[in-house]
Amino acid sequence: MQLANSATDVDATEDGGVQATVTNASDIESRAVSTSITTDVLPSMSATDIDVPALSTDLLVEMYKKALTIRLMEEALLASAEEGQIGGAMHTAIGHEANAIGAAAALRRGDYVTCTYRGHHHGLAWGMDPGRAIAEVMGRSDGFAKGKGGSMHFVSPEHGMMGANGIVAAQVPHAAGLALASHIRGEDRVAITFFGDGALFQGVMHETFNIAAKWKLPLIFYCENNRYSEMTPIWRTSSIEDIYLFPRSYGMDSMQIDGNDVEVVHAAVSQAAERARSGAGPTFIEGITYRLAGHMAGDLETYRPQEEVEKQQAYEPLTVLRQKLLARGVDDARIAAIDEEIDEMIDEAVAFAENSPWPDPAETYLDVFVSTTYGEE
Ligand SMILES: Cc1ncc(C[n+]2csc(CCOP(=O)(O)OP(=O)(O)O)c2C)c(N)n1
Ligand SMILES: [Mg+2]
Repeated sequence: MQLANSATDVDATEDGGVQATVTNASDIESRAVSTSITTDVLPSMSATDIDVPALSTDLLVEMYKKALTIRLMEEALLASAEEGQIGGAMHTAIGHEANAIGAAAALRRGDYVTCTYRGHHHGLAWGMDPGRAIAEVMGRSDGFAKGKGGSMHFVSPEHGMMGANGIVAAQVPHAAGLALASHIRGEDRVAITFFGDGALFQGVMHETFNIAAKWKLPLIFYCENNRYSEMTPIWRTSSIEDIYLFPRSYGMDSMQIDGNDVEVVHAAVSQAAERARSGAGPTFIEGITYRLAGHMAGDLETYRPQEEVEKQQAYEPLTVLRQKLLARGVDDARIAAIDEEIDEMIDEAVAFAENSPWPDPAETYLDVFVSTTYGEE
C-alpha cells in the first residue's frame, strides 16, 4: 500500500464555506487507513483501503466548527418542528455530517452539488448561512428560496448547491446534466450527487450510471449508506449489502469508505475529483454512516432498537472529530470555547429566522417559471 505524503490547508471562504488546498507537507504524518467499519449492524461489511493524507489541524478545527454548526442547527430545527413552526416533512442529517463536510472541503468553489431531502448538511457544508437556512425551512422570506422551497428543496445556486429533491434519486440525473454542461462548456467543474442506500433501486440511478460511465462525465456519485430506507433496514431490500459493488457492473470505479471520518471522506472525494477533472469519468463512493435521529421529524423510531442507536454514538462524526482534535493537542478548554461560540451562533440564527417576515402572498407566482428559453440570456 502506498503512503501519501501531502496535507491540506484550510481556507475559510467569505461566505462561510471551507475550502481545502492540497499542498506538500512532509512534516505532517500521513497514514494508510483500512477504514474498517466499527458497527456490528452489518458485521460482514468491509471497506476499501485508501491512502488518507493527514489534514492540517487548522482545517480539522474548521471542520469541527462546521459539523457542530450543522448538528446544533438540526437539533434546533427538530425543536422548532415540535413547536409546530415548520410545515411539511423535515429530515435531519444528524450523524451524517462528515460525508458533506469532507466532500465540500475536497472540492472547489464552483463545483456543483445535488442531494436528497436530507440535505441541510450539504447546504451548510457548501457555505449556506445557518440563519437564512433555518428561515428557509420555516418558510420565511429571508430563506434562500424566499421560503418557497423549504427543507426538501434546499437550494442556493450561488453556492453551487443546485437543489435537494423530495423524489428519491431524482437529483442524480440532474447532477449528470450539470456535469455534462461543464464538459460541453469546456469548464473543469465537477458535480457531486448525494443519495441514500434506498436510491439504488430506482431505475434512473442505473440509467445515470450507464450514461455517466459511457460519456465519462465529471461526476461523483456519493451514497450515504445509513443502512435504512425510511423505516426499512437494508438487509430486507437489497440483494447485496455492499452497495459499492452495483456500479462496477457499469465499468465504474467505486469504493466503500468510513463516512463518519472527515479525513477519509476528504481523501476519497479528492481522488474522485482528480479523476473527474482529468477526463477519466465518474467514481462511486459509498460512505458508511448512520442516522442518529429519526427518518424525519416526528418519527417514533419503533423499527430499530435504542441499543443500536446508542452503539453508534461511540463512533459518530462529532465524536470522531473531537478525538482527532485532542490527538492534535487541541485541548478540552479550546473545544469547550468553540462549543460555546457555535451554540451562541445557532441561537442567533434561530432568532433571525423567527423574526424573518412571512413571504408576501403577492409573490406566490414569482420565481416559479423560467422566463427565458434555452440559449437566451
Ligand atoms: C420515488 C420515490 N419513492 C418513494 C419515496 C418515499 N421515500 C421517501 S424517503 C424514502 C427512503 C429513502 O431511503 P434512502 O435512499 O436510504 O435515504 P435516507 O432517507 O436513508 O437518507 C422513501 C422510500 C419518495 N420520496 N420518492
Ligand atoms: Mg438510507
